[in-house]
Amino acid sequence: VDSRDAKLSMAYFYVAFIALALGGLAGLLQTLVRSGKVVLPWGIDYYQVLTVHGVLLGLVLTTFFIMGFQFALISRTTGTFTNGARITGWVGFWLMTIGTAMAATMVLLKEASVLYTFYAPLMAHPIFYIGLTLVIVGSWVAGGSMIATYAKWKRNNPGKASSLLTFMAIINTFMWIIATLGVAATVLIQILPWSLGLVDTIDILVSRTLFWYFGHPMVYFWLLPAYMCWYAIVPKIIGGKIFSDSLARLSFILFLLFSIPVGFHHQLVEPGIDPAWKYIQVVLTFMVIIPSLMTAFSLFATFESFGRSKGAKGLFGWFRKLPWGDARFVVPFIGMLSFIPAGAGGIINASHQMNAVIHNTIWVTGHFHLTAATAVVLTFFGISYWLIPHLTGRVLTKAMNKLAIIQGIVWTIGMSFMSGAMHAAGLLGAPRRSSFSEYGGAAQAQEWIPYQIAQAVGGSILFIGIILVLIIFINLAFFAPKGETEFPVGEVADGAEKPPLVFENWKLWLGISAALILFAYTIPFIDIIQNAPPGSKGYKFW
Ligand code: HAS
Repeated sequence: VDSRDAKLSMAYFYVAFIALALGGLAGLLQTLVRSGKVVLPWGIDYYQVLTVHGVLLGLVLTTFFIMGFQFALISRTTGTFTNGARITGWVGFWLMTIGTAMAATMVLLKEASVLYTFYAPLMAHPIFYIGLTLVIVGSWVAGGSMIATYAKWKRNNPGKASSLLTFMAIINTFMWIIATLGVAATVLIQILPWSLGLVDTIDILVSRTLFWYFGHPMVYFWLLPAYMCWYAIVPKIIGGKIFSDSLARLSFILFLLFSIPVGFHHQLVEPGIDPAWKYIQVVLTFMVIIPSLMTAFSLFATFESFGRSKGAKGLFGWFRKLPWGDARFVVPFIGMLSFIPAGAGGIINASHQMNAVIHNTIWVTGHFHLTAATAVVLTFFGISYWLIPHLTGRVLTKAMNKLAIIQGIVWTIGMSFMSGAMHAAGLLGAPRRSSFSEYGGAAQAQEWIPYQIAQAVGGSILFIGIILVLIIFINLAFFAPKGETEFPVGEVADGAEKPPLVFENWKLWLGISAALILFAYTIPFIDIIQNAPPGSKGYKFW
C-alpha cells in the first residue's frame, strides 16, 4: 500500500482502537454492575455506561476499522488513490471523527443515555444526533472516494473484472450507503426536530422501522469485511487458493440484495405492522442466510483442498495441515468457528415463534456477542496482525504472534462464559438492557443471578483480552522492529473460470435491490402512517 494511503488507513485505525479501549472498559463495568456485586461511583449510571459501550464498540470501532481496512484493500488491489480521492478520504475521516467526539461528549455528560440504537421514544441532546449525522455523512464521503477510485479503474479497464477484494469492498460500500438512508431519514426528519423542540411529538413506529431498515444491513456491513478476509486473504495465509472467485462474488451480491428488506425481523413482536409483511420479511431473512451457507461451504472447500494438496488423508486429515502457529490464521479461524453457533442462533431469532421466546431477553445480547463481538471482531484483530505492520513498515515478532494466539484463546474462554451465560439466562427469561435487580424477590429473578455472575467472570476475562490486543496494536504501530510485512491477497484455484462480467452490472444489482426494498417496505409504510396513533412525547434524557 502506498505510504500516503497507509497514513489514511492508520488514522481510521487509531480512532478504532481508542474506541476499543474505552468501549471495552465500559463493557467490563457493564457486566460488573449487572452481577449485583458492584455499584458505580460518582453517580455514573448503568444506561450511560451501556450507551458508551454500544456506541463506541458497535458503531465507532466497526465503522472506523472497516473504512481503514477498505481504503487499504482498494489501494493494494486496484492502485494508489489519486490525490483528490485521498483528500476526500481525509475529509470523510475528519467529519466522522468530529461527529464521534460530539456524540461521545454528550453521552459522557449524561445527556444522551439512549443506547446504541437511539430510536424514539428515548430522546437525547440534539448535539448527539448532529454528531451521529456527521459520522454518517463522513462515511458517505469516504465511501464516495472508494467508489470513485473503483469507477475510474473500470473506465480505464473496460471488459475486465475488478479484483475480488475491491469488488467486495465496493458492494459493502453500496450496501452501507443504501442502508444509512433509513437512519439519516429518521434522524433528520423526525428525531432532530423533536429533540430541538421544533415539534412536540414523534411517531415511534416510523422511527423504529426506519432504524431497523438500517440496523440489519449494518450488521452485515460489519460481517462482510470479515468475509473478505475469510474468502480472499486467509487462503493466501495458509498457502492455499481461493476456492471460487465467482462463488464469493455471488454471495456478496446476495448480501446486497437481501440484507436490507428484512428489518421487520427485529420488530416481530411489535404491534402496528401487518403480520403478512412480517412473514414476507422473515422469508427474505431466510434468503440472506444462503450466502453465509455458501461461505461456510467455500471455506471448508478451501481448507480441504489445501490439506489434500499437502497429502492429507481421511475425512478430516486436512485439519491437521492448517498453520496452527500463525496468529493471522488462528485468530480469524476462531471467529469462523464461533460463527457456526452464532449463525444458528440467528436462525432461531428469525423464526417467528421462537423469536417470541427470546425477544428482548439477554439471549439477543449473547447472539450479537458471538456474531459481532467474536466472529467479526476476532477477524478484525487477525487482520490487524498483518495489516498494521504492513502499513507502519514493521513486522510481527514471534513473541507478538504468540501473544496474539494467547489473546484469541483468552477471548474464546471469556466469550464462552459470557455469551454462553447470556444465552442460557435469556432462555430463562432474563431481560436485556436492565441493571441488576431482584425484582422484588421474584423466584424467577433468583435463577438469573448465577448466570449474571458468570457474565461478569467472562466480561473480566474479555477485558484482559482487550488489554492484550491493545498491547499488540501499540507494539505494531510504534515499537515493533522495522521491516516488510506481506499484504496477503489470495489467488484463485488453477484452471478456475473468470468471473462473469454481469457481476459488475451495477444498474442491474442496485435496481433489483431497490425493487426488493420498495416491495418489502412500501405498503407496510403506508399502513403504518395511515394507522398511526397520536405521536409520543417520548422520554427526555437531557
Ligand atoms: Fe443477528 C439480532 C437474525 C447474523 C448482529 N443480530 C441481532 C442484534 C445484533 C445482531 C447486533 O431474526 C441485536 C440488535 C438489537 O440491539 O436489538 N442474525 C440473524 C440471522 C443471521 C444473523 C438470521 N446478527 C448476525 C450477524 C451479526 C448480527 C452476522 C453481526 C455481525 N439477529 C437476528 C434476529 C435478531 C437479531 C432475528 C432480532 C432478535 C430480536 O428479537 O431482537 C444470519 O445472517 C446468520 C447466518 C449465519 C450462518 C453461519 C454460517 C457459518 C460460517 C462459518 C463457517 C466456519 C468454518 C470453520 C468454515 C448460517 C460462514 C469451520 C471449521 C471446522 C473445523 C468446524
